[in-house]
Amino acid sequence: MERVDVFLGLGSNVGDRDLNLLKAMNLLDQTFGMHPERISRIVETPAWGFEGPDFLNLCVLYRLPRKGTPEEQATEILRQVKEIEKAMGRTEELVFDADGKRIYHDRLIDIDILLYGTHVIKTEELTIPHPLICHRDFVKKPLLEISKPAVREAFPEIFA
Ligand code: PH2
Ligand code: MG
Ligand code: MG
Repeated sequence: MERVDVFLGLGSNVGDRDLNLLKAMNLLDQTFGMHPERISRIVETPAWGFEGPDFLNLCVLYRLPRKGTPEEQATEILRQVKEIEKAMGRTEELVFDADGKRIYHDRLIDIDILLYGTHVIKTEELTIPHPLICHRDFVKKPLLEISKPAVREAFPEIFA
């Protein structure tokens, strides 16, 4: 069976952060019907881009059976991770500052699709590789830890 390496980034900065990450990983396992092939260590870092409690972040790698085109499957995965965020009680999606600019906010759980194999995907809802990976050590470090040569070679700018 053809498979694809899907790298996800998980983060939490409110409530029982360890438990939130654990719950999300359980729900991902249930959703995908498998355990991750790799799990990074957890990193703790200050909230990046806004004022808030520190985050716990980690990355996981699921080796999923290929289904449809990369765009179709990545869109389906996005729908699935949003469903998990919602099931865990994440509600607030849009927060604006005094000038009406959208800003980041606390998150019980955040699940981002970082990489879908070595594919570059751009749709209205999705940009893969996740555009801000290389600026954020809280993603870059755990991602590097579980990465594979193929993705490091395909995206040298991310792993530099
Ligand atoms: N996620 C954000 C904004 N800022 N900072 C840290 N440390 N970790 C995150 O996961 C994070 C963030 C938006 O998703
Ligand atoms: Mg995020
Ligand atoms: Mg997100």
